[in-house]
Amino acid sequence: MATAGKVIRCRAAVAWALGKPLSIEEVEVAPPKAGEVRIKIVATGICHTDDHILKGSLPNVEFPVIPGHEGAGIVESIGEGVTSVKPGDKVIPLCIPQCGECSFCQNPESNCCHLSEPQNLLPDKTSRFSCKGKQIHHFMWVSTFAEYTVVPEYAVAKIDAAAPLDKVCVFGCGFSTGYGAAINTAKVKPGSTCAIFGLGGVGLSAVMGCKAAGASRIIAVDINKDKFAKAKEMGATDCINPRDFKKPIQEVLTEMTGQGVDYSFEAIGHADTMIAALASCNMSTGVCIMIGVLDSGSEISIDPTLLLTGRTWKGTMLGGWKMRECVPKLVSSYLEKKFNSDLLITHTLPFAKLNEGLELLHAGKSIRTVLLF
Ligand code: COD
Ligand code: ZN
Repeated sequence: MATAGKVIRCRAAVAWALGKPLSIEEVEVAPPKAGEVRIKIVATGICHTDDHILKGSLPNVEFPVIPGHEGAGIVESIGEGVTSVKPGDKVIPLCIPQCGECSFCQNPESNCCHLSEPQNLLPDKTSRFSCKGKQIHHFMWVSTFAEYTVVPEYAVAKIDAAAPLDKVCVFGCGFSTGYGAAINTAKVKPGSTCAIFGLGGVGLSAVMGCKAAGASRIIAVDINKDKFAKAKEMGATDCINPRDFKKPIQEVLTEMTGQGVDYSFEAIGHADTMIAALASCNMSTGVCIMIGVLDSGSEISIDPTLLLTGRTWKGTMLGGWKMRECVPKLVSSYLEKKFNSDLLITHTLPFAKLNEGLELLHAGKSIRTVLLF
């Protein structure tokens, strides 16, 4: 392409400092170095984690930074030695890389490559972004709130050329995280009972995963009843609002199910709902999956006897998928209509309306807003 090897000037949303709103700026994006790929981002979803960055809830984020981690785009140019993608390929940038060589990548049970630690700069410890003469940090290597971004080759998945980028961008985070939490991390069994705490894009994707795995009862929990219609559409059999009950929600769920659910999922990121989710699964074989993260520096304490009787407490990152090999397969399954992740996308806006998209999230009015460049 005509831009190969040159600095590209384009729009991006920059978080200049903690607590400051995102500001849309013209940034410079340097060409990819060896082993790197420059991608023209076509569409990006807004995930609650992007909002956590602005509030300082995520550890290890360095400002100024370009957030965004749920994008899809087209390869613009490649650095020396890149072989798995070429200019023109449709791709999804990955916030969990897959180097393919470390012990975690070699282990079929793990998806957390040794390079998965939060990455603020590219592997050579420099940034490809600058604005007004200042270096801007990358976010988890992907920074999809930029019209062009540069990522290492091992953090890119090539997807089917037929994939609609404005729809499959949700495979970069929300859908993969929730759906995989049920399918891969919990390994939900047919006929089982599940409870999902939090009906955002991630929790609703867990509802879809439980349904696909054949769960017979799926109880959706949220304090915003406006989320219930969507949860039912995706497969929830019951929807409950903790504020409608005087007793703790774990007691309500235990009464509803006899002994507690087989699988519970926490997709909110609050201490009280993490403990409630753990206590809601049955004391013997119950499995609780943690998806949300607490504010940076916060901790929770639990009564360890909750685990002594046999409960399992597990965490998941991006739903346990080995992203580079699994995201293309998820996209193919989507094209074969094996699930309908489009249900997550409630709003589509031009990139310039990013802050409007964040307001919709804060107001609980959107599931996923997809921004188009
Ligand atoms: N009880 C029940 N529901 C609640 C409560 C409560 N006390 N508080 C809030 N909720 C509901 C809200 O009404 C909302 O419907 C839902 O919880 C949260 O949804 P969203 O749309 O705000 O959030 P998501 O789905 O985009 O993201 C949720 C995460 C838990 C993934 C996110 O917030 C998070 O913690 N991310 C960090 C974890 C991570 O890194 N995941 C992978 C990459 S994002
Ligand atoms: Zn996310």
